[in-house]
Amino acid sequence: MGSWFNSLRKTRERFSGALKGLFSSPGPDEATAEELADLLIMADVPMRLVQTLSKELERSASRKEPLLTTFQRVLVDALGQNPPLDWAALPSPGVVLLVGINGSGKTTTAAKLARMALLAGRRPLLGAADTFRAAGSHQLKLWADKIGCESVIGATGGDAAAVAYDAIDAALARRCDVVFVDTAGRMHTKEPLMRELQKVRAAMDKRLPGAPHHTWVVLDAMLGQNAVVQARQFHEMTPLTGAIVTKLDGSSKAGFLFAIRQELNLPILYAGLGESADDLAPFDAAAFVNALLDLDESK
Ligand SMILES: Nc1nc2c(ncn2[C@@H]2O[C@H](COP(=O)(O)OP(=O)(O)OP(=O)(O)O)[C@@H](O)[C@H]2O)c(=O)[nH]1
Ligand SMILES: [Mg+2]
Repeated sequence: MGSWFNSLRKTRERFSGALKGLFSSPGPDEATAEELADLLIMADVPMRLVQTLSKELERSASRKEPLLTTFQRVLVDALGQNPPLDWAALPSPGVVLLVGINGSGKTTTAAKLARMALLAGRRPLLGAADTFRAAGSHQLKLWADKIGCESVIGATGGDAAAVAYDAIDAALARRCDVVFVDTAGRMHTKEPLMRELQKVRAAMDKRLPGAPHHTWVVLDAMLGQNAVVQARQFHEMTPLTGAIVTKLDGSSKAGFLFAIRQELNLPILYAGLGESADDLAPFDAAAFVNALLDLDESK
C-alpha cells in the first residue's frame, strides 16, 4: 500500500521550506509565520484554521510548547474523530451508497471497500448502479471477479434505482453482509442527475427499510477546494454520512480535508493512497498531519 508520507509529498512540498524556517528559528519569526500562512492557504487549508494556527503559534512561546507540537496538536484536533466503518455494528446486510462527480474514484473505491470487507471476514456484494456508461458497469464486474465477490450489474441505459433495489434483493437472497452500490458520476451542478440519487435512495429503502445505512461522497483530492464545493452540494441533495478521499497520492492540495471536517462536519473515513485494490486506508489524522509536517512517518 502507498504510505501516508509518500502520498502527501506534493502537498508537503508546497510548504516544507517555510516549515523548516519556522521550526528552526528560536521563537516564532513573524515573516516566516506569514509566509507559512500563505502557503497553507495555497494548499487549500481553510482560512479560519490558518488564523487559529497563527494565534496558537503566538501563544506557544508563553506556554513553552514547542512550535511543532502546537502545529501538530491544532491540525490533528481540527480533523476530529474519523472512525471507519464498524463491520460489527452494521445491520445485515448493511448498505452503503457511493456518490460523487465523474472520475472521482467511486468504482475503484467500491472495489477497494469490498476487498476490505472480505479481509474482515464479511461477504460483500458490489452493485453497479452506474447504468450511464457500459464501461462503468463492466469495470465494476471486472473488479468483482478479480477480488472474488458477489455482484449485481445493471444494464446500460437501465434504471439506476432498479439496480440498487436488485442489489439489495440479491444480497438478502445470497446472505451477503454488506452491499456497496456504485453510482454514475454526476456533476454536482446538474439538478436532474442529483435528483436521480433521491430515486435510488427511495428504491433502496423500499426493499430494505432504513437503507442506505451510509451515503459516502467520494472526492478527488487533486481538486482541492473544489471538492469541498462538490461535497456541500451533494450533502444538500442527499444527506451524507461521510467522505472518502481518493488520489491523495497525486494531490498538492490535501489541505481541503480540514474544510470537509470543519465546515461540513463530515467524517473522513478512508483515503485512497494508490490505484490497486489494497490501496485504501482508514483515515489516520495523526499520520496525515505528520506527513504534512515532514515528520518521520514512524512517529
Ligand atoms: N492514484 C490514484 N488513482 C486513483 C485512486 N482512486 C481512483 N483512482 C484512479 O482514478 C481513475 C478514475 O477512477 P474510477 O474509479 O473509474 O472513478 P469513477 O468515480 O468511478 O468514475 P466515473 O464512473 O466515470 O464517474 C482510475 O484511473 C483509477 O485508477 C487513488 O486513490 N489513487
Ligand atoms: Mg465509475
